[in-house]
Amino acid sequence: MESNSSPHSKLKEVHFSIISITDKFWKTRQETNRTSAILHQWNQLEKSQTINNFRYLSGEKEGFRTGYFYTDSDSHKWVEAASLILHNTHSKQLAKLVEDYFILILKTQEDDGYIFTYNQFHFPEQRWMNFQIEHELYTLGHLIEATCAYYLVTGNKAVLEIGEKAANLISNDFSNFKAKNTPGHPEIEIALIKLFRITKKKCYLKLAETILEKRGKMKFFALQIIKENFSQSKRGKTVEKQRKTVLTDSQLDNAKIMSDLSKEGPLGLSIRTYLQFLSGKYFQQNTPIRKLTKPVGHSVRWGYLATSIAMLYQETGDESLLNALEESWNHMVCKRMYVTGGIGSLPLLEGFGKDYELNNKYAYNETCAAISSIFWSWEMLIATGQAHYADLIEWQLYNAFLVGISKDGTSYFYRNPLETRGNFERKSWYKTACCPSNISRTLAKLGQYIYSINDFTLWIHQYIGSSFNYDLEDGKIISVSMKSGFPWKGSVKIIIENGSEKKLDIKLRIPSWTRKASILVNGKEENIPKYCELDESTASGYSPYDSYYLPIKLDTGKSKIEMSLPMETFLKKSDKKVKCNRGKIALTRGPLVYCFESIDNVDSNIPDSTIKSCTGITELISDSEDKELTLKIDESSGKILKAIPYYSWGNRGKSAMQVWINYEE
Ligand code: FUB
Ligand code: ZN
Repeated sequence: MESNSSPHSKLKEVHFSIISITDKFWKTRQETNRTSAILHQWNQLEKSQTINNFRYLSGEKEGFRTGYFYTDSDSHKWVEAASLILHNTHSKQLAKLVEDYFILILKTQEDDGYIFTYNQFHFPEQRWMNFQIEHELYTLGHLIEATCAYYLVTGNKAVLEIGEKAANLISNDFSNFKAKNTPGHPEIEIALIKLFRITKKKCYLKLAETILEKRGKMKFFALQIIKENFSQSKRGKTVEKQRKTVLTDSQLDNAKIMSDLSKEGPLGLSIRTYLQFLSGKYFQQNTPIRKLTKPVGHSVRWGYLATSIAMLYQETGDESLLNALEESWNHMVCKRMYVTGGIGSLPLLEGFGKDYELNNKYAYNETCAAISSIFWSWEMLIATGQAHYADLIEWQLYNAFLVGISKDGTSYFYRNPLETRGNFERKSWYKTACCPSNISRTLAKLGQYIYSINDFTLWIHQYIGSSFNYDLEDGKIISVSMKSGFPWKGSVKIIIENGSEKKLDIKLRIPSWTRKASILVNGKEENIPKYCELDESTASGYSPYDSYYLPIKLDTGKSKIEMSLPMETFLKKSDKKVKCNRGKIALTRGPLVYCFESIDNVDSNIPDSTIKSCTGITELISDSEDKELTLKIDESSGKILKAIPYYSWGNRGKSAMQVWINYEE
């Protein structure tokens, strides 16, 4: 199995496929992903006709295409997730679904590599019409990523060729790539760099670089977007006409697409969204990539774009790219991120608000946005070896990401507010179904985020129970096995057997949230710098900047590392500039953010409850099977309030919920 090692990355990835996750917390979730979520998602893709759209085009079935123009991407992302799941699972059923899907794709893909069912079905003569609004390149990007994943897991070259054909088509059709051809929804850039890393064909890297370099350089963007809007709505009307001539009234009713988008939001949001459309900010097309030093616009688009720029940096070593990325990452963390690690505070725009504009109720925080942020931080970590990136990955995994999927894996949150009045619940599917399969692919490759290697140094980024054997060039092996009590207990035990004659360096990440870490190496206490809080204040109250890597040198042979990373409870305050959080606190413990659900606190006024200055916090391990920890806090009225981890809210039907709670000092 190949690992990525790009010329300018500081660290080398340890490929997820050689890592077995043994951790109770995450293993259970990976099991749910494999046995329930992925199959549920397939059924929903069938039910919503997403798969049939390909069958109609390949001639396997007769029928009329349904769904938004980008639905192909949902099933491509599904097959990527399923392929990743198959790396350590023998599921005949899943393997068959995946094989059949790629056969269907082979039949639907045109000889020159084109595949985008919206155009193929409704406008067979038209291609590449509206780069900013329609999602041809985004959809092709997800297909390419899926073929890369399948190839890495199975070695199947025929499937990889599907992706290569699509990439070659783009190269051929756009030998002279213009700024107006750059996509309104980034994704193809990530896919092309992944394809380059596998095939080593420079043309794919070059194409990704060209697309990125041309972004934000379009003259008269407003005119272009008005033109595209007009064209898209005309095409939409044609589709409706086609539909009416073919479908009966009741079929038409079934095929109606009702948007899942929330209409709620601050005053003037429609105008702000419209202006961002015209200026190009929404699409991050307002300025060239080196000048994108603040996160703006649609947050998933932002995350994918930033990820691809960080990947490009690793290949080219262009420091000006890294500088802009570092600046925008810091800006996001310090001024535009929620305490849960959620990003994108504005509905409708589905994107970033102004600095400190972090309303809890409207909070959009799309699950895909958290995922895109994890992807970005990962590329930054690989590029630089800086601990704060790993710290945010941990924080977002346990909070902003995990909240997106229910315990049983069959219902999802698309947006993730920090406060609701009981009118908000998980859904088994969405008309825009980008999040479920994005969650599944991230869970399937979770092992990737735990370790990396460079020279003769093993970096341990995440404390997720796991084991792996690393083959050294001289045929010797380093084997690593880690047990962890996370996210409930800060105890970690790592056994390392270094089969070579060379001493191994270890870098252990000390998380930002622990104050009294202690570490024994082969029974001997390590010297740990005394904790002193940094001055870096953030809008949300969560700051990753206290995290750092502790270097340790191990002798050859077997070593035992025992870590204690005490998980204290914190009452976090946000920056005063976050208006809606004034006088409130958020409760965190270790890597978890807690929240209060009305279902647990029927006599309290959730989401308007108040607590008195720390009258008492009691930690209780629940009797439930997965032993969740709940925190009981005395409320000002003398009643008891119960808090549960934010990721687990919304699993028991409709309920009001709040993260930030009034606090009387
Ligand atoms: O447009 C495709 C996907 O749908 C985006 O990534 C999501 O945010 C949603 O807008
Ligand atoms: Zn999504």
